[in-house]
Amino acid sequence: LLEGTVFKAAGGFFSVRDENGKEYRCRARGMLKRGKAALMVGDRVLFEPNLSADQELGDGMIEKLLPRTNLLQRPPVANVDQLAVVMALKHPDCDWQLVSRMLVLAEKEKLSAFVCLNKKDLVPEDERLALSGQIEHYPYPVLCTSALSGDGIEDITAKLRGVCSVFAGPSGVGKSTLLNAIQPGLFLKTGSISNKIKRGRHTTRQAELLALESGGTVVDTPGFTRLDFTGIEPGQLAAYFPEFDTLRGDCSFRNCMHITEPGCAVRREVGKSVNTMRYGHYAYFIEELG
Ligand SMILES: Nc1nc2c(ncn2[C@@H]2O[C@H](COP(=O)(O)OP(=O)(O)O)[C@@H](O)[C@H]2O)c(=O)[nH]1
Ligand SMILES: [Mg+2]
Ligand SMILES: [Zn+2]
Repeated sequence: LLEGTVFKAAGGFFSVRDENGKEYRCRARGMLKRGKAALMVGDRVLFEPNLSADQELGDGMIEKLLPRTNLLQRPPVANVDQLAVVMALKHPDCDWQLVSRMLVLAEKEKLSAFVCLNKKDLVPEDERLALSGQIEHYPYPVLCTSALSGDGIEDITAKLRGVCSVFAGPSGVGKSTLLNAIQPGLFLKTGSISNKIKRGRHTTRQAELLALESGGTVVDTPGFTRLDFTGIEPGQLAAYFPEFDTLRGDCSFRNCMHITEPGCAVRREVGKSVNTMRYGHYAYFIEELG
């Protein structure tokens, strides 16, 4: 059996790349298509190369899924180190609550994360300055890029070096365009923004794991605008807001939820070391999970 990584899944086939970079279009055993073991992009697998010329069988049969280090449900991807939350500054507008949702899930899976605000070219300087005020003490790196002008492309390239990242965010924010700017030659399909609804069409239909020449890999994914929390208890949520970490111990109540309790050290810091918008998302999520 050979070992490889699933880099694409479409039409009943799983594209697998072995350690030499050779690509195989594989079928998979039935048990690897359902439930927890359902194969996804990023999975490491063992497969049997197909030596017959029967095209229906593809180039091989995946026999075994190797243990995952982590797993994101949305976008569905396994074994990544880092989440790049990509949003546009405009067209479509940045959805900061969705950003927080993705960051909570990244924390849950112990991924490092950063935020990339693309389409910098569409927003005048003074608007960007106003935004800087709004994201003061934001607990994750925030990059501003323009895939169109090339602004910030070096910064994001540096962030991707040497690790496996997943690009996630709504459709139309420029994930694929950014990747094309990071590595001309990828030729990823990109979409046009619908003029009526100012939202992207889903041009990227399947997640795809790409190898970068600068070192590192990245998964481009289709967009999504909804993200539910499953398997998170309200009492766990604060642990997924890293900016609360050093404060939680100072709350008067040991099991403080940081909502209405007196003597809450987290609430005392809102608007200071805790970003107001982020705390708002925390409170909103607590209600949603309650
Ligand atoms: N003005 C501007 N348009 C961009 C930028 N990046 C992407 N776009 C446009 O946004 C649309 C959606 O891009 P696409 O990469 O398909 O978005 P994705 O769905 O997130 O992969 C396309 O029309 C791109 O040309 C940018 O930095 N500035
Ligand atoms: Mg895309
Ligand atoms: Zn508290």
